[in-house]
Amino acid sequence: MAEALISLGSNIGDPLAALHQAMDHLSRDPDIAIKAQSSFYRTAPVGPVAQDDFINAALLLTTTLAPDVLMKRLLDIETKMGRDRTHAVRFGPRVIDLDLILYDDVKQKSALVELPHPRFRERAFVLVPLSEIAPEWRVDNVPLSDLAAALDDTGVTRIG
Ligand code: PH2
Ligand code: MG
Ligand code: MG
Repeated sequence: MAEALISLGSNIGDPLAALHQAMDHLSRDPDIAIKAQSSFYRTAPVGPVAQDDFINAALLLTTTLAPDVLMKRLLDIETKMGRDRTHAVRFGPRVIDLDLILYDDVKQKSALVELPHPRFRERAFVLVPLSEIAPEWRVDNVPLSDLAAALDDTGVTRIG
């Protein structure tokens, strides 16, 4: 059984409902168990695109699925929830975004997923929720709580 940390985000429609819906999909998957769920956070958009605030959260999972298979399940949930990547703007608004951030201590770069996620260390909207549920998880021997503490978290507000 492997452990994985995933990040959830949404900023179109009803983001809070979208995050709940994504968690429902995950909890119904027999190959995945949700072990911990973070609070929800309202976060200012990060990146080159001007867009609405996001709601972000994180989950700690256990799974029997290999990283690529897990990533495929996440993408399938995004598609079921109406995400259309054909005309999407990179880093732009999305109904649901499910990112695999960490999977045990796996380092890989496959066509489907790079682990650890290549940008997670710079992103307070990822690290603040992650370190809430897995503060002692270490990446290159540094705990997530230390990585989170090193970031400017203005723009990341816990909403419950
Ligand atoms: N996702 C992005 C780009 N920018 N900003 C916030 N606050 N939250 C996100 O989830 C987010 C973002 C691309 O995945
Ligand atoms: Mg994504
Ligand atoms: Mg993302």
